[in-house]
Amino acid sequence: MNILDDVRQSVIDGNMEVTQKLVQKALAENVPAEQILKDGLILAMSEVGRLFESGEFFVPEMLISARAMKSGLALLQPHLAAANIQAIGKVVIGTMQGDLHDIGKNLVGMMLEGTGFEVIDLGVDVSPQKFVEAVKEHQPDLIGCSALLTTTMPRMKDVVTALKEAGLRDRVKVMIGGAPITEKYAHDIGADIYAPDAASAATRARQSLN
Ligand code: B1M
Repeated sequence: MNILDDVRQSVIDGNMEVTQKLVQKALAENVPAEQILKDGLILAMSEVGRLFESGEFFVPEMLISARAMKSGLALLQPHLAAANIQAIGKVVIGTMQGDLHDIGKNLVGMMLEGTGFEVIDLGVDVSPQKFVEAVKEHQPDLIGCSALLTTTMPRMKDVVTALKEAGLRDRVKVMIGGAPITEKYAHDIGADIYAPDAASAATRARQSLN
């Protein structure tokens, strides 16, 4: 077992303290933060999802695993976000109204920061109107919408519509993502960018500025 196997197991066990200790240990052993994230924390949550789907985990187990993962993420954040980079652009991100999943959205935020964006995070359960208000207030280059539930995906279309109605659609690009989202869905609702994961979200957001 290497340290990343232990990190994964601690997240699956939902043991926040052990996750934090192991993430710190991995950093001290010079394991790159990106690798701890990808091969430790993210893989663990995929396994948690599989256990949930197969009926071995229920919501409470998922929740404590998610907490453990977030505690590990918090330790990685300073290592992932490149220091002293002047902002190349501004992004407002949030999880769709009715949706409380924020781990993926937080990762996307970190990767965007890491690639040089200033990130304004509206949190979870964000209404289309709140996105519109944030665009008026912060004048971002992009907004990033995350949805993990098939029931909250349609709110992304509502965001695009609300931006059009407010006369702001041409001022901001819309990027969407989340487990149930596809390139086709992004195209169908008139979003500008689809990203399947946090790393490509950062790359595609950056490319969209050119
Ligand atoms: Co929920 N949940 N959950 N859950 N949960 C899923 C999403 C589910 C697929 C599980 C399952 O049934 N297999 C299922 C959705 C089914 C569906 O809609 N078809 C589900 C359900 C049903 C529910 C509840 C309804 C359960 C219930 O109460 N009966 C409930 C809903 C609550 C609500 O939101 N209103 C619920 C609750 C929860 C917890 C609170 C317990 C917890 C969330 C904790 C938190 O986020 N703070 C939770 C968790 C942890 C999960 C799973 C297991 C893991 C999600 C996760 O964090 N993945 C998930 C199963 C799964 O995904 N396999 C599940 C790790 C994360 C790194 O990946 O979020 O996909 P992900 O993000 C990726 C990409 O999608 C992408 O990049 C990220 C990083 O690479 N991405 C973007 C995400 N946003 C992006 C935005 C972008 C670009 C890329 O641009 C802006």
